[in-house]
Amino acid sequence: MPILAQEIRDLMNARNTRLVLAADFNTISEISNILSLVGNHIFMLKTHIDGIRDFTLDRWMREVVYPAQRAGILIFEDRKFADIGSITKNQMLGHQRIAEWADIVTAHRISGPDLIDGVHMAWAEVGRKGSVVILSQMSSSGNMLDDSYCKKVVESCKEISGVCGFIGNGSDPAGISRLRASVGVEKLILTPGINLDVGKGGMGQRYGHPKEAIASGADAVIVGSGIIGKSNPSEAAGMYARSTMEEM
Ligand code: 6AU
Repeated sequence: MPILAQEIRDLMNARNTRLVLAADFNTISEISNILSLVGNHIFMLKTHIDGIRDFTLDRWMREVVYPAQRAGILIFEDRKFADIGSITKNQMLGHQRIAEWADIVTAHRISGPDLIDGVHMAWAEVGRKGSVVILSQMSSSGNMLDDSYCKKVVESCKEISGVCGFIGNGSDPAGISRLRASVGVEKLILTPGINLDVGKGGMGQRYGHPKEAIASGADAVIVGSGIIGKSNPSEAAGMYARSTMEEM
């Protein structure tokens, strides 16, 4: 049985936050440190394992995975899988051993739905379970995930039990509302491209406000630089977490 959207919603309610931290650092100790600083304000820690320069599985498990698990925080590897099913399975079980520690992973729908089976076969092989979040929109300017692609992605994936939700574009509240209308109520919408300072970010990133994203239909927001780039990340994470729980 995969992790269900409802279990993730229950976790958000229990922790009183709809904030996912994008821990976009390139060393294990930086990720371990940010987790200890902001853990109370998040329900999920998002990683890019292929950006870590000093990766060893042993240190990763000891310094990041076990502490997150002890704190009741899910680990979300934003690997954006996009290959055929069998290769995706291999990538889950490769040297980074994603299947052994990630609870949620991202995947593109462009190559077909079989990579979702590949991801779940890898979890089954290591005796674990998880779920997949599919990219249906992106926050980066110039991306090619237009409305018609988004619709096809959602229609083809929203009934799949191994998919718990979709990535939406946090910088476009109207787009999030449209996405919610096609997703329905069951599956999650997670939105990156979120900052209290709305507008343009660096290198094509675009930002919307966390409160507006939630009001438009997002279940949770994904925030990186708005927290990790601040001199007091714990205080910043608290501000984002509260804004996701306030009424509009
Ligand atoms: O808050 P930022 O801009 O510092 O970081 C945004 C984080 C990064 C991106 O890899 C991720 O959000 N992201 C994603 C996903 C799937 O999370 C999709 C997307 O369209 N845009 C985006 O920025 O870790």
